[in-house]
Amino acid sequence: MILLMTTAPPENGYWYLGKRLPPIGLMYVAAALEKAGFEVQMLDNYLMKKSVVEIQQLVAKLQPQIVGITCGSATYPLCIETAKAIKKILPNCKIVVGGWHASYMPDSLLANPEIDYVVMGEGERAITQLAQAITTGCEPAALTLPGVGCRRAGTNILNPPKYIENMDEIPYPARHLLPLELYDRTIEFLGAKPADVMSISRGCVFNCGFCETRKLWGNICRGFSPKRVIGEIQDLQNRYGTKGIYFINDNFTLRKKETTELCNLMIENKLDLEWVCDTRVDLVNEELLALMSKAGCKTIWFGVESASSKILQRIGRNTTPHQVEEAFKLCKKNNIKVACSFMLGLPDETIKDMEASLKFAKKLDSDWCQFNIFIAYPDSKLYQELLETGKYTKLDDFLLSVKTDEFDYNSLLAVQRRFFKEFHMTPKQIMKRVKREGVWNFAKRRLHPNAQKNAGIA
Ligand code: B12
Repeated sequence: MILLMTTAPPENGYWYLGKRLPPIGLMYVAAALEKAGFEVQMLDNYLMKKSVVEIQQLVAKLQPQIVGITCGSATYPLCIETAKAIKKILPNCKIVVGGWHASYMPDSLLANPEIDYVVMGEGERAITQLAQAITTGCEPAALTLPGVGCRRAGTNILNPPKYIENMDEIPYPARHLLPLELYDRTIEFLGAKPADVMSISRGCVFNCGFCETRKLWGNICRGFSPKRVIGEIQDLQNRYGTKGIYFINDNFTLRKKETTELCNLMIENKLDLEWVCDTRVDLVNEELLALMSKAGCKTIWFGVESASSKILQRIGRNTTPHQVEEAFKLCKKNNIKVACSFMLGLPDETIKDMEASLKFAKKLDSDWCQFNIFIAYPDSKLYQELLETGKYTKLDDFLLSVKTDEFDYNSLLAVQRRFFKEFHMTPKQIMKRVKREGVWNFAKRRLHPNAQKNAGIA
């Protein structure tokens, strides 16, 4: 039996601890293992928040041969703590860690003897081959498996991942292994309920200095065929009564031909569906937005990041404020709401640049806007640069934030709070939110002690 789990949420720090969405990556991993004939159980401990002792009791009862844990840089310490606790109870159980931190910083995980293997990049094929090697007593075969890393004779062996070319061979995420009824299944900016997440493509062709997803998925974009996406939507509707979807892809409209085909199929199949997606301002045009709107798209999230062309260039964003304004206009014209995010505290940014971003955000008049303090994540281009220049504050073992004569992480918190207030506490924005969320939900969120934190730092 294989147990796949997430860790509990980090208790304090710099993380978004708001709404919990089912861990779709882990559900894909589970589905691939089930397809290969393994018995799998899942624990989304980010949701269940079981203590270390409760986890020990659970593994003592289940006696898994393998435990797979998802690890992001935010949850690294908890992942190590969990692995240690499990090994104490089941010394022969193999612990495999996958996900973002395993992909970017595999050595940091393998430095802990409790972790037997890391999986780098997409997990479906690598974990299946690894599980087959472990359960058939052929562990030496794991030494050469693509995407698998382990310790041997005092050194770490890290085999580069091979990407799955035909993504349609990946089965639908194993949603049946999670207690979906415990998730609230609502998505911000989407009236339709219940709502679920889907991830339909992998990989990014752009080179933003703050993002390292290319390392996880490669720098070409692969995706499921539009037919396969429609099949999964219909499966969600039939099994779980899904009415809304959040497509959690970096750039939903990057593959224009497939996006167009998908929207046409949504319309032809008369899917009773509303959806939200993320994309870039330079990847939309009037024709496409009109089609997306007709197919049920209600809101698009755009990363605007800054109002300054100089800063946008500096961080490798390759978009312009003019493109932002055009994209927002076209969305509004086509009845699609716009949510956007800016970053505060980018390298070479000044407080004056940040004030210009606030002014620009007000001018854009988007339906939602958040200001995130820039945190450099391991292995991204800006992370390496900060390490070299030394102009940073270390937030924890891995995370860095920019430090200049003008600002540091702590002083930016005050700027973030002020921007949040100045943007959102206007009669026009309040009315928009009340209309969107209803009076009760609006009041509940405003009164919640974490309301501002969670709204601002997603
Ligand atoms: C959607 C998303 C979110 C959503 C929710 C995700 C969810 N489903 O719970 C929200 C908005 C909540 C979110 C929040 C945050 N996110 Co986010 N998010 C993403 C995004 C865009 C997609 C993630 C995703 O679901 N991908 C689709 C699935 C299929 O892929 P996957 O989860 O990576 O899983 C595959 C592999 O990783 C691997 N795998 C995963 N787990 C395991 C486990 C095992 C055992 C194995 C073998 C393999 C394996 O196999 C899977 C299938 O191939 C990514 C960027 C990206 N393109 O990946 C960032 C990303 C994951 N987020 C990131 C960050 C930093 C955050 C925040 C910390 C931001 C913040 N400041 O608060 C928070 C914290 C999240 C948390 N609580 O832990 C970083 C992580 C970097 C890092 N080093 O950890 C990423 C990579 C973006 C970036 N900066 O480049 N996020």
